[in-house]
Amino acid sequence: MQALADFIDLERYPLDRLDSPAGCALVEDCRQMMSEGAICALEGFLRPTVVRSLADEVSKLENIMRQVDFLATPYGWLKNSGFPEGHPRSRLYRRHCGVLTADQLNPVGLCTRLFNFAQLTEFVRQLLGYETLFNSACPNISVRLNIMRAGDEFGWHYDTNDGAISFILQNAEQGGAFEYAPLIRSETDENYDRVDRIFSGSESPLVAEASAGTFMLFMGRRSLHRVAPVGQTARSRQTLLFSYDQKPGMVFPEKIRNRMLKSSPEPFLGQ
Ligand SMILES: O=C(O)CCC(=O)C(=O)O
Ligand SMILES: [Fe+2]
Repeated sequence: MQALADFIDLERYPLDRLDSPAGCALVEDCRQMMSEGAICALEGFLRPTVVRSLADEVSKLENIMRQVDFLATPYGWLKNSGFPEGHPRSRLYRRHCGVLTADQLNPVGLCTRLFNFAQLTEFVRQLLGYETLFNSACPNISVRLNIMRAGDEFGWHYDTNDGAISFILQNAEQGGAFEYAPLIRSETDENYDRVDRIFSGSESPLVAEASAGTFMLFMGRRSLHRVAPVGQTARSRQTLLFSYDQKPGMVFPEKIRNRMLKSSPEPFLGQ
Protein backbone atom coordinates (compact mmCIF):
# COMPACT_ATOMS: atom_id res chain seq x y z
CA MET A 1 0.00 0.00 0.00
CA GLN A 2 1.89 3.01 -1.30
CA ALA A 3 -0.40 5.04 -3.54
CA LEU A 4 -3.16 7.46 -2.52
CA ALA A 5 -5.63 5.18 -4.31
CA ASP A 6 -4.67 2.32 -1.97
CA PHE A 7 -5.79 4.40 1.01
CA ILE A 8 -8.68 6.55 -0.16
CA ASP A 9 -11.77 5.74 -2.22
CA LEU A 10 -10.95 8.19 -5.02
CA GLU A 11 -14.06 7.34 -7.04
CA ARG A 12 -16.22 8.69 -4.25
CA TYR A 13 -13.79 11.28 -2.90
CA PRO A 14 -11.60 12.54 -5.80
CA LEU A 15 -8.69 14.00 -3.80
CA ASP A 16 -6.42 13.32 -6.77
CA ARG A 17 -8.38 15.80 -8.94
CA LEU A 18 -9.77 18.48 -6.67
CA ASP A 19 -9.82 20.95 -9.57
CA SER A 20 -12.24 18.78 -11.57
CA PRO A 21 -16.01 19.43 -11.37
CA ALA A 22 -16.38 16.37 -9.08
CA GLY A 23 -13.56 17.62 -6.84
CA CYS A 24 -14.99 21.13 -6.60
CA ALA A 25 -18.45 19.70 -5.83
CA LEU A 26 -16.98 17.58 -3.03
CA VAL A 27 -15.21 20.56 -1.44
CA GLU A 28 -18.37 22.65 -1.78
CA ASP A 29 -20.54 19.94 -0.12
CA CYS A 30 -18.06 19.54 2.73
CA ARG A 31 -17.86 23.27 3.38
CA GLN A 32 -21.63 23.42 3.53
CA MET A 33 -21.76 20.53 6.04
CA MET A 34 -19.25 22.39 8.21
CA SER A 35 -20.99 25.73 8.16
CA GLU A 36 -24.40 24.18 8.86
CA GLY A 37 -23.49 21.53 11.39
CA ALA A 38 -19.86 22.07 12.51
CA ILE A 39 -18.91 18.63 11.26
CA CYS A 40 -17.98 17.11 7.95
CA ALA A 41 -18.13 13.31 8.12
CA LEU A 42 -17.23 11.32 5.03
CA GLU A 43 -18.22 7.67 5.36
CA GLY A 44 -16.15 5.10 3.48
CA PHE A 45 -13.34 7.60 2.93
CA LEU A 46 -10.63 5.05 3.72
CA ARG A 47 -10.75 1.75 1.86
CA PRO A 48 -11.87 -1.20 4.03
CA THR A 49 -8.59 -3.12 3.59
CA VAL A 50 -6.51 -0.12 4.68
CA VAL A 51 -8.80 0.49 7.67
CA ARG A 52 -8.16 -3.07 8.85
CA SER A 53 -4.40 -2.72 8.28
CA LEU A 54 -4.31 0.64 10.12
CA ALA A 55 -6.28 -0.80 13.06
CA ASP A 56 -3.88 -3.80 13.11
CA GLU A 57 -0.85 -1.51 13.12
CA VAL A 58 -2.34 0.41 16.04
CA SER A 59 -3.47 -2.67 17.98
CA LYS A 60 0.10 -4.03 17.89
CA LEU A 61 1.34 -0.80 19.50
CA GLU A 62 -1.27 -0.68 22.28
CA ASN A 63 1.20 -2.33 24.67
CA ILE A 64 3.43 0.80 24.52
CA MET A 65 0.70 3.48 24.55
CA ARG A 66 0.62 6.12 27.28
CA GLN A 67 -2.28 5.97 29.70
CA VAL A 68 -3.83 9.35 30.46
CA ASP A 69 -6.01 10.01 33.49
CA PHE A 70 -7.03 13.42 34.84
CA LEU A 71 -9.97 15.71 35.52
CA ALA A 72 -10.17 18.86 33.42
CA THR A 73 -12.25 21.97 32.89
CA PRO A 74 -14.00 22.11 29.51
CA TYR A 75 -12.63 25.68 29.29
CA GLY A 76 -8.90 24.93 29.25
CA TRP A 77 -7.88 28.21 27.58
CA LEU A 78 -9.51 30.37 30.30
CA LYS A 79 -8.98 31.11 33.96
CA ASN A 80 -11.86 29.45 35.75
CA SER A 81 -11.62 30.45 39.39
CA GLY A 82 -14.40 32.30 41.17
CA PHE A 83 -17.43 30.70 39.54
CA PRO A 84 -20.15 29.22 41.74
CA GLU A 85 -20.42 25.49 42.23
CA GLY A 86 -22.36 23.84 39.41
CA HIS A 87 -21.58 26.63 36.90
CA PRO A 88 -20.17 25.26 33.60
CA ARG A 89 -16.85 27.01 34.35
CA SER A 90 -16.59 25.13 37.68
CA ARG A 91 -17.26 21.70 36.22
CA LEU A 92 -14.59 19.07 35.79
CA TYR A 93 -14.74 16.09 33.44
CA ARG A 94 -12.59 13.03 33.29
CA ARG A 95 -10.18 12.11 30.54
CA HIS A 96 -9.19 8.47 30.83
CA CYS A 97 -7.79 6.98 27.67
CA GLY A 98 -4.71 5.62 25.92
CA VAL A 99 -2.59 7.74 23.59
CA LEU A 100 -0.03 6.89 20.93
CA THR A 101 1.96 9.68 19.28
CA ALA A 102 4.11 10.16 16.17
CA ASP A 103 7.35 9.30 17.98
CA GLN A 104 5.95 5.86 18.85
CA LEU A 105 4.82 5.01 15.33
CA ASN A 106 6.71 3.30 12.54
CA PRO A 107 8.03 6.24 10.44
CA VAL A 108 7.21 4.33 7.27
CA GLY A 109 4.04 2.71 8.65
CA LEU A 110 0.51 3.27 7.40
CA CYS A 111 -0.54 5.99 9.89
CA THR A 112 2.50 8.11 8.96
CA ARG A 113 2.09 7.44 5.26
CA LEU A 114 -1.53 8.62 5.29
CA PHE A 115 -0.51 11.82 7.10
CA ASN A 116 2.17 12.51 4.49
CA PHE A 117 -0.05 12.54 1.39
CA ALA A 118 0.13 16.11 0.06
CA GLN A 119 -3.28 15.61 -1.57
CA LEU A 120 -4.87 15.07 1.85
CA THR A 121 -3.29 18.26 3.25
CA GLU A 122 -4.49 20.18 0.18
CA PHE A 123 -8.02 18.80 0.65
CA VAL A 124 -8.06 19.91 4.29
CA ARG A 125 -6.69 23.33 3.28
CA GLN A 126 -9.53 23.82 0.82
CA LEU A 127 -12.14 22.70 3.38
CA LEU A 128 -10.80 25.19 5.92
CA GLY A 129 -10.46 27.92 3.30
CA TYR A 130 -6.90 28.83 4.33
CA GLU A 131 -4.28 30.37 2.04
CA THR A 132 -1.72 27.85 3.20
CA LEU A 133 -1.74 24.71 5.32
CA PHE A 134 1.19 22.58 6.46
CA ASN A 135 1.43 19.30 8.32
CA SER A 136 2.45 19.94 11.90
CA ALA A 137 6.14 19.17 12.50
CA CYS A 138 5.50 18.24 16.13
CA PRO A 139 7.52 15.13 17.03
CA ASN A 140 4.65 14.05 19.30
CA ILE A 141 1.26 15.45 18.44
CA SER A 142 1.44 15.82 14.65
CA VAL A 143 -0.03 12.31 14.48
CA ARG A 144 -1.94 11.04 17.50
CA LEU A 145 -4.07 8.02 18.26
CA ASN A 146 -6.78 8.09 20.85
CA ILE A 147 -7.32 4.55 22.10
CA MET A 148 -10.19 3.79 24.42
CA ARG A 149 -11.06 0.56 26.16
CA ALA A 150 -13.95 -0.52 28.40
CA GLY A 151 -14.51 2.14 31.10
CA ASP A 152 -12.53 4.86 29.30
CA GLU A 153 -14.01 8.28 28.58
CA PHE A 154 -12.93 11.59 27.07
CA GLY A 155 -14.99 14.16 28.94
CA TRP A 156 -16.78 17.29 27.77
CA HIS A 157 -14.46 19.94 26.33
CA TYR A 158 -13.75 22.41 23.56
CA ASP A 159 -10.66 22.12 21.40
CA THR A 160 -8.26 25.05 21.38
CA ASN A 161 -8.22 25.11 17.59
CA ASP A 162 -10.81 24.53 14.90
CA GLY A 163 -10.44 22.07 12.09
CA ALA A 164 -9.40 18.89 13.89
CA ILE A 165 -9.07 16.00 11.46
CA SER A 166 -9.75 12.49 12.61
CA PHE A 167 -10.34 9.06 11.16
CA ILE A 168 -12.35 6.39 12.90
CA LEU A 169 -10.28 3.23 12.64
CA GLN A 170 -12.34 1.08 14.97
CA ASN A 171 -15.49 1.53 17.05
CA ALA A 172 -16.08 -0.09 20.43
CA GLU A 173 -18.75 -2.78 20.66
CA GLN A 174 -20.66 -0.68 23.18
CA GLY A 175 -20.51 3.00 24.07
CA GLY A 176 -17.83 5.46 22.97
CA ALA A 177 -20.15 7.62 20.87
CA PHE A 178 -18.87 11.02 19.73
CA GLU A 179 -21.40 13.48 21.19
CA TYR A 180 -21.47 17.18 20.38
CA ALA A 181 -23.40 20.43 20.56
CA PRO A 182 -22.61 22.16 17.25
CA LEU A 183 -21.52 25.81 17.35
CA ILE A 184 -22.93 26.23 20.86
CA ARG A 185 -20.45 28.99 21.75
CA SER A 186 -19.01 31.96 19.90
CA GLU A 187 -16.16 34.30 20.82
CA THR A 188 -18.73 36.75 22.21
CA ASP A 189 -21.31 34.40 23.79
CA GLU A 190 -20.50 31.34 25.90
CA ASN A 191 -24.17 30.34 25.98
CA TYR A 192 -23.87 28.96 29.53
CA ASP A 193 -27.59 28.18 29.85
CA ARG A 194 -27.52 25.71 27.00
CA VAL A 195 -24.14 24.33 28.00
CA ASP A 196 -25.60 23.74 31.45
CA ARG A 197 -28.57 21.89 29.95
CA ILE A 198 -26.21 19.60 28.04
CA PHE A 199 -24.16 18.97 31.19
CA SER A 200 -27.22 18.24 33.30
CA GLY A 201 -28.74 15.98 30.64
CA SER A 202 -31.89 18.05 30.17
CA GLU A 203 -30.86 18.66 26.56
CA SER A 204 -29.41 15.84 24.47
CA PRO A 205 -26.32 16.40 22.36
CA LEU A 206 -26.10 15.20 18.78
CA VAL A 207 -24.34 11.92 18.15
CA ALA A 208 -22.00 11.42 15.19
CA GLU A 209 -22.60 7.82 14.15
CA ALA A 210 -19.55 7.07 12.10
CA SER A 211 -18.39 3.70 10.86
CA ALA A 212 -14.72 2.70 10.65
CA GLY A 213 -13.07 4.42 7.69
CA THR A 214 -14.90 7.73 8.16
CA PHE A 215 -13.03 11.02 7.71
CA MET A 216 -14.12 13.74 10.15
CA LEU A 217 -13.40 17.43 10.16
CA PHE A 218 -14.80 19.15 13.23
CA MET A 219 -15.16 22.71 14.50
CA GLY A 220 -14.26 21.85 18.08
CA ARG A 221 -13.40 25.34 19.27
CA ARG A 222 -17.03 26.40 19.06
CA SER A 223 -18.68 23.01 19.58
CA LEU A 224 -18.81 21.32 22.97
CA HIS A 225 -17.99 17.62 22.58
CA ARG A 226 -16.99 14.41 24.30
CA VAL A 227 -16.49 10.72 23.73
CA ALA A 228 -19.08 8.99 25.92
CA PRO A 229 -17.83 6.24 28.24
CA VAL A 230 -16.90 3.02 26.44
CA GLY A 231 -18.90 -0.02 27.55
CA GLN A 232 -17.98 -3.69 27.51
CA THR A 233 -15.92 -4.33 24.41
CA ALA A 234 -13.25 -6.77 23.30
CA ARG A 235 -11.83 -4.36 20.74
CA SER A 236 -10.68 -0.84 21.54
CA ARG A 237 -12.15 2.32 20.05
CA GLN A 238 -9.38 3.84 17.90
CA THR A 239 -9.27 7.28 16.31
CA LEU A 240 -6.35 8.68 14.31
CA LEU A 241 -5.91 12.45 14.62
CA PHE A 242 -3.79 14.72 12.40
CA SER A 243 -2.56 18.25 13.18
CA TYR A 244 -1.95 21.01 10.67
CA ASP A 245 -1.05 24.67 10.83
CA GLN A 246 -1.13 27.68 8.53
CA LYS A 247 2.63 28.09 9.07
CA PRO A 248 5.28 25.45 8.39
CA GLY A 249 7.21 23.80 11.25
CA MET A 250 4.50 24.02 13.93
CA VAL A 251 5.45 22.23 17.16
CA PHE A 252 3.03 22.14 20.10
CA PRO A 253 4.29 23.94 23.24
CA GLU A 254 5.57 21.61 25.93
CA LYS A 255 2.73 22.54 28.28
CA ILE A 256 0.13 21.32 25.80
CA ARG A 257 2.11 18.17 25.03
CA ASN A 258 2.32 17.33 28.72
CA ARG A 259 -1.37 17.95 29.15
CA MET A 260 -2.28 15.63 26.32
CA LEU A 261 0.16 12.88 27.14
CA LYS A 262 0.49 12.67 30.92
CA SER A 263 -1.74 11.69 33.81
CA SER A 264 -2.14 14.02 36.74
CA PRO A 265 -3.62 13.64 40.23
CA GLU A 266 -4.28 17.40 40.18
CA PRO A 267 -7.27 18.54 38.13
CA PHE A 268 -6.53 20.86 35.21
CA LEU A 269 -8.38 24.08 36.06
CA GLY A 270 -7.39 26.15 33.02
CA GLN A 271 -4.75 28.74 32.20
O1 LIG B 1 -11.31 10.50 19.75
C1 LIG B 1 -12.16 11.29 19.31
O2 LIG B 1 -13.08 10.93 18.57
C2 LIG B 1 -12.12 12.76 19.66
C3 LIG B 1 -11.15 13.13 20.70
C4 LIG B 1 -11.14 14.61 20.97
O3 LIG B 1 -12.16 15.25 21.07
C5 LIG B 1 -9.86 15.34 21.06
O4 LIG B 1 -8.81 14.69 20.94
O5 LIG B 1 -9.88 16.56 21.29
FE1 LIG C 1 -11.72 17.41 21.14
